Amino acid sequence: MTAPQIFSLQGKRIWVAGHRGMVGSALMRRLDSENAEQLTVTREDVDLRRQEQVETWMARQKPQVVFVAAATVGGINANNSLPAEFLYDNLMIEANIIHAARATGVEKLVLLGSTCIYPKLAPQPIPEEALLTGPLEPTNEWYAIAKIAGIKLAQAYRRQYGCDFIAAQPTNLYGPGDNYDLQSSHVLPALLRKAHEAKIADAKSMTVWGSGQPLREFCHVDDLADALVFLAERYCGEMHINIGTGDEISIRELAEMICDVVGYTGKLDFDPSKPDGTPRKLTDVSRLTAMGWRAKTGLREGIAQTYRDWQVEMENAADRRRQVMS
Ligand code: GFB
Repeated sequence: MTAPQIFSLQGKRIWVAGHRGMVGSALMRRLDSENAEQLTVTREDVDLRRQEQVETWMARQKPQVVFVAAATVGGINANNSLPAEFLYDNLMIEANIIHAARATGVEKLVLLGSTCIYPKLAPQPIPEEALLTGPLEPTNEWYAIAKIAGIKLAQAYRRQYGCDFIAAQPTNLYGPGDNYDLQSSHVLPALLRKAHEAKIADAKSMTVWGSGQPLREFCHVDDLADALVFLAERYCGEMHINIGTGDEISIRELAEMICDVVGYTGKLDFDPSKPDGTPRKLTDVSRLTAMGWRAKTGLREGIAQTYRDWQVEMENAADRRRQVMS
């Protein structure tokens, strides 16, 4: 049974903060099918880390709905090596938007968290109640602390001021518009790129960081965007809500699946000098499924689609370079 609709996006002025990112652009695509007005602002026009700029822009634009998809994000290496940026940027972005949202009378705000907010050794699958029950995974504690603060801020504004602000906890995401930089990306785009380049170079092997043993859950970003719209319209409450598929896979199996999709038949070399991070991170999605939402995209199918999208993106970028040079 699907949870009843308690809020409508129809005809609303909706601001997707971070509309150029992987999550933000998926949300923009998803919102195209709603009869709503989409607001955006670029980083060049408003720096979301600056309170005055955010307050001035929001007071002028008066969004009725806000999705906070703006964040400084990255994979295990970026999280581990840029602790100040991950903590400062994310704290500022969340605090500025949430505070201005109350001041400007936003009717619904959806904040995005991340499953790294949960303790490193949380029970699996991880229920929402596991938040703040144990120590965090050290490679991403900075990002996690900022995201926990954001969730608590949304809860506090609901409790003290009656604002309808909710928080969603997506699991590891992938899809069109991902970051393919090998130093700062997440595992899935990194392995897609490595497998693609190894295939083209006819290399004997490709490198996979860590032991290959950690387990991860991967959700396609278009499924996430659909879940966010679903929650905006059908959920109102203090508890943050997990979004995932409920399925997990080891990094080794993921690498094998990616090689198969790409058509790379070489060997996998595991690099133990790179961190494994959290051993296991599977979300308990029973709250969301009880409301009537389920992910639609299978992992293999999603990887194949993402690989095609990335190849088109690379072709377009090459065309642009050729045009600039001619
Ligand atoms: O996706 P990922 O960078 O982040 O790494 P987390 C997941 C696992 O894949 C780790 C391994 O065990 C990595 O060691 N891995 C193997 C690789 N090869 C590679 C590679 O070439 N690149 C990368 N990046 N990993 C992030 C957090 O944790 O998850 C963030 O740091 C956020 O804060 C995000 O929560 C969703 O899953 O470990």
